[in-house]
Amino acid sequence: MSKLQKHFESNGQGHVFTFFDEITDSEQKHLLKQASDIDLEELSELVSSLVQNTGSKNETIADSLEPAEFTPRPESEGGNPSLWIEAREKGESALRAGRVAAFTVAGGQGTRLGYDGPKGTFGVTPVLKKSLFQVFAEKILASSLIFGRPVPWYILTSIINHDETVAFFAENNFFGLPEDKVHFFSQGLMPAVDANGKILMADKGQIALSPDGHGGALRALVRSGAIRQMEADGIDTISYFQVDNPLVRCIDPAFIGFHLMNNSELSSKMVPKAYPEEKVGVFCQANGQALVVEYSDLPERLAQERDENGEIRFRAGSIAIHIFDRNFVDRLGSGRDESAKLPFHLANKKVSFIDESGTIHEPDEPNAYKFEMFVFDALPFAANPVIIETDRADDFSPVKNASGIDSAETSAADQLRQFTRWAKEAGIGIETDETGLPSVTFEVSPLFGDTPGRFISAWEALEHKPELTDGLVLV
Ligand code: UD2
Repeated sequence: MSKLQKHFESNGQGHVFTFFDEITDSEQKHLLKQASDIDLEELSELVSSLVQNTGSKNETIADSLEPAEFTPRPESEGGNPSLWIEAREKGESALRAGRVAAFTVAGGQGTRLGYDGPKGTFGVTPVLKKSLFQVFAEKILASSLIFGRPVPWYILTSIINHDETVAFFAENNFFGLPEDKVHFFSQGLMPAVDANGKILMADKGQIALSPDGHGGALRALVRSGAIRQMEADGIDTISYFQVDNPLVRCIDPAFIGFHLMNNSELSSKMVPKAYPEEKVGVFCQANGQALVVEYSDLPERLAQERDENGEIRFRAGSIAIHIFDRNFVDRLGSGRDESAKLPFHLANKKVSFIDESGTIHEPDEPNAYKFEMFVFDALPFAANPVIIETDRADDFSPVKNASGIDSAETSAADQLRQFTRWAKEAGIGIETDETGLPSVTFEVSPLFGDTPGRFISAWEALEHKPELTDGLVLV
């Protein structure tokens, strides 16, 4: 018995090697590699603190929670337009200095969408059905061209989708981005366990592993060497967004500016929650620290609470758009700061497994526990956190579900409403319904215009202005 096997045995996980003598050499190698990547001390700690001790946590946090403060939009009550102009200018000069990288987390399984492939390859625009990745690539390219410096793009994948993601970019010539400025790296994995904390086996030679959550991005940025590369390239500001949101301003000068003006280690965007049950985390404050409480962890009575104006009291919804300071990621991701570690969260899921008698089980009910880190749990460790308000219509319309709310259909409609607002600002006559949706379906490439101002200039510069008809694409 190898040292590793003994180690598993003494930690009550010896069953991982039940079929070791039956599997091929290469399967053995693979299993040993999977096993050696697991930190059994960490796992047993997680099992005792999370799996075997569910309960009163939410209410304990709830007692000390207050809504977080944020910087309102210039148009909102209390908004300060000149501050926003100052922030935008500051952000633009950081972009001209080449200090900013884009970072997308795209390692998730995308189960809810029911799409077989990396989520970033899913088609989302109203006319051309351009993929999420292409939309982001064009926004990043537009920014690089406007500010005269390439914006490198880091993409977090996972074992589930890494190769397919890289191949998709290669097939599409990196959507016009310089190939050496697009970097892919895979996130870490965690084993799934049963209610007794036993590691589940997906097969005789295979541990049931899954991605360690987007919080794993911080470790992965360090481990992959991305952080060192950013340092060498003079990048200190990382613009973070999720793969599912085609409306996101991948590179937003005002947001970058607020982050830099405040010497913030982690900045975030909020939108007022549309309704109490909306599935977004909420920015809160507890004991003088900012934090995000995930929607599933926010006690119902707080989610429903109203302030004296009748507004949702805990309304600062987190739409998963952040800016990280590079050194902050290094500090947290390297693990060298013992006092700043992202906690793991528990997810109770259905996981197929093989038992010790070799029988395969396909459970109908959640049978397994998975462990995930959330990137927003970095917030309490950040110096000078900044939260700014943004306009949902210009930053957030995710594609999460196959139909209904937050689906491809709602997101395409929101993109179309945005193009229509810009067209109207440029003086183009266009009929809409009361939600701002036009009767024609058209599309604007970020390379034509990625802001109202740039759309207007591009439109005015057109010698032959096309009719806004169904299927028009402005590139
Ligand atoms: C996330 C936020 C929620 C809100 C919402 C906005 C969490 C836990 N909640 O909800 O508060 O901001 O987004 O849309 O994040 N991912 C990885 N690796 C993983 C897991 C996820 O890269 O191991 C990526 C995934 O590809 C996606 C993003 O993280 O881009 C969000 O993941 P999700 O769909 O699980 O999060 P969701 O919609 O529950």
